[in-house]
Amino acid sequence: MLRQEYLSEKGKIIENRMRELIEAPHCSYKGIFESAAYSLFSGGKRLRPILVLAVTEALGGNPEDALDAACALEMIHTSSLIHDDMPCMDNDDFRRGKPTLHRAFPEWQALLTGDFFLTFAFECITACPRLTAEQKVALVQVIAEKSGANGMIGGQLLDLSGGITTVEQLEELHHLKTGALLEATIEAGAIVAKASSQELTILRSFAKDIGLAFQIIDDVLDVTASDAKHGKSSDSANEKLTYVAFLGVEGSKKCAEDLVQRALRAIRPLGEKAVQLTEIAHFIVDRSF
Ligand code: GRG
Repeated sequence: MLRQEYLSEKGKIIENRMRELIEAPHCSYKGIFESAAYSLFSGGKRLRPILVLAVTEALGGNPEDALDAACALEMIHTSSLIHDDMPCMDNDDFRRGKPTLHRAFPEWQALLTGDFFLTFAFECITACPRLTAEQKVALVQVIAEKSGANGMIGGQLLDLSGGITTVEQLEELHHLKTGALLEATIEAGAIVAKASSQELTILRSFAKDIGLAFQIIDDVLDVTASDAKHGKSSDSANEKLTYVAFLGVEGSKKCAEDLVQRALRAIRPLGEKAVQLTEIAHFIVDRSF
């Protein structure tokens, strides 16, 4: 299947399932539904959940088994974007071309919506009937770890504390803030498909490289894409140090391409079944939004 077709077909499956999950009769968070739907269905690329499904497929697993874990990862990502945009952090007015959640709703509701996604994500995993108890524990463990102080939260702490002066420090920051959750998505697919330890090693190496490449391209798009396409306030407006400041636009693109090429070499042993994973890796550097 062509790349765009695959991305949009999987994106739709994920959106439908997320809607079912937050609208389910047993879900008693009705007071927060409007703000949750505003941020969850506002045009995200769905890269993280699509990666979960693609990894499961690449290992010969059933993507339907991975669907709720995939949705959970998109919810954690959404939670992090909501909190990142808030006045006490990046203080952004726009996300995906729309007012940020705390601009569209009261600030307290935005904070609670972010909290809701962070907790509800874990409920979606533990309640999923298609996963074994062992798989649920492994998923909760890896997602909590990669979102936590040694992952995304740690990266955000580094970012907000300032003091980044070298490209090595920036790489560490990007690895934690952005790469760690992408690593969790790859590991989630591997857990669902019951990957061997050899497959896990291959996929971890792939995840690390595409995670950094993804953030480097995000830095590039921050200066090259139109506001309409990128849909958010730029990091340069927030005076954040980015890859472009160290390597320039072309140097940053080259660095991201090299990382993706290395990622693709790593997954070669997975063979034909990894075709969509390969396409997603290309998308990470080719994308314009
Ligand atoms: C909620 C566990 C938790 C932590 C909060 C606020 C925070 C700690 C971390 C911020 C993390 C963050 C916003 C990293 C940026 C990652 C990034 C490049 C986001 C953009 O991803 P895309 O392009 O977004 O996939 P779309 O809009 O397509 O979903």
